[in-house]
Amino acid sequence: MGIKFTKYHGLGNDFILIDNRHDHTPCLNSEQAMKLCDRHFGVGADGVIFALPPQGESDYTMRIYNSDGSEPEMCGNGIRCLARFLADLDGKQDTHHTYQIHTLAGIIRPQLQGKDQVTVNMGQPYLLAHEIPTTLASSEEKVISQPLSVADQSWQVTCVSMGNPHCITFVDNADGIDLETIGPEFEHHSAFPKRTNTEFIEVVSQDYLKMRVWERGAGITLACGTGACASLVAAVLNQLSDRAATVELPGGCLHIEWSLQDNHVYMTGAATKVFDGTVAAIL
Ligand code: ZDP
Repeated sequence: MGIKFTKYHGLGNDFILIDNRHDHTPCLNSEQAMKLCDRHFGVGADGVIFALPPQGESDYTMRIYNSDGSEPEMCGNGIRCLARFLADLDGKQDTHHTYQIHTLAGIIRPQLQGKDQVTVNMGQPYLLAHEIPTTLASSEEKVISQPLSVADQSWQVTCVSMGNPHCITFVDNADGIDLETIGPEFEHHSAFPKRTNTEFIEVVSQDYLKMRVWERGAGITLACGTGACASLVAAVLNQLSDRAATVELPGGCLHIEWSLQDNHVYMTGAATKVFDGTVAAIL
């Protein structure tokens, strides 16, 4: 007896994928998922993702736990991994198949691109303060380059939701940010009632952004797909970049485009299978 899983990563943002297509309830609770994510006592991952039966007009449902056991609405790198995982399970030969995935952030559509790339229609960004949610502006207003005091420093922040909350700040040198100290202070700042993911962006050129991230519920990670999308949107809102750009993360690059036509954000990047395994049922 044990739990079968497949390990994937999207630019080093790594996940344990579980085939849960037979049941609407994930086979692990948040505490068990947390244990599985532990890099010393478990498998090691930034999150656990379940492929569940469809709800409404969708092919499948995705649910995810962060490594601290909290449940985010969406996960950009994770949904690319899920698309590849499902293609393997379904034996999909069509290398450009599009899935419709039900998530807590609505229907998200990943499309396979050949062998290891996936393009995801991430839907539209949400910009109003109550949609983030943040108390930095009144409910129906946007937060674009507003001052926020964190760790005794004043930052100019822009807030974007890709279904999950992001706080973006533009810096001269992303490598110079002491993420370990500053990240948690943003995450738990009282301006963010549901906590927040935080991205530090260095604008290298109009179409090239360099990003470092502190993730809500997961800390420093090598990449964050929703974060890269939110950051491109924030850069456009601050007139710092084109609507399409490469976002460089510590684990590699994503191509992000905020379409003028449909207002949706499209993210393209790799999703890589690492290994299959079975974990003892003792967790
Ligand atoms: O919103 C959150 O709590 C995030 N930690 C969820 C995970 C986001 C992710 N890094 C992504 O790629 O979008 C997986």
